[in-house]
Amino acid sequence: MKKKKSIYQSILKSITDKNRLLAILIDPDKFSIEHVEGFFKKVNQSIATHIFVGGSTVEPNATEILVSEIQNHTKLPVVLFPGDVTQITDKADALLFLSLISGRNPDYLIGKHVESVSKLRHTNLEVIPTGYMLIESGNETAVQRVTKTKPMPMNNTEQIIDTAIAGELLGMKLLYLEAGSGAINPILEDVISKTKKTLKIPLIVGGGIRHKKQLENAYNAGADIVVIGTAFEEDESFFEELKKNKETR
Ligand code: 1GP
Repeated sequence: MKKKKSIYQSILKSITDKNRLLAILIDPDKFSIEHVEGFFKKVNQSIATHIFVGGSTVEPNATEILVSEIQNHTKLPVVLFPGDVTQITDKADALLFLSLISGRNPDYLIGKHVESVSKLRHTNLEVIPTGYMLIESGNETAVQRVTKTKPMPMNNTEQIIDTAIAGELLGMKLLYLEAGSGAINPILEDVISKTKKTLKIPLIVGGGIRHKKQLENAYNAGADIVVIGTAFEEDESFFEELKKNKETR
């Protein structure tokens, strides 16, 4: 059953209502279908509000099969966070239409987008233009390898802010500050707060968040949506700390 409500509008409403949003990132390459049911029992009891699905190197069709199974086990909106055009599937509810604005690789600024149109024509996906910014975080990340772009230095807040504003002026509806999957250092709070202050659009922050304290810090600094993947891949007991009744505030 498709959820009709606009996911972007509900994100805006949540922000107006001062609700904190948490997206669980699932990489189809690292997640088996058999695992979905048990994993989502925990997700559904947690403060998670969105499911993001995507990865840097995913087998064709793996995303579609996984998203269909996820839809059977949760009412949370399933949003594609694709590493490539092959990961676009109508089975999801929305698509982050990512432009890697921290980099200068034309494939990830416009090329992949053009390539995806023949697929998007045949879907009902809600497409959400998203400025995606990779920030240096201590180790080389998969995004960097796959896209062959350099991350922006974490200490160059001026460049980060100018890039984020340029993204907003280009019409992006969301801005994602990415430290990279499994990053050693998450995005600094100072960078989050300065970016948030200059933007009108919602701010997503992800990469390297493994503890509840880091999650709270990201929210307190101004993140509207926090994305966590690796921490749950490594240790599902993290969900215990994120049960609905233990909500961080
Ligand atoms: C990666 O920002 C996401 O694209 C989440 O990162 O896997 O480190 O939580 P982690």
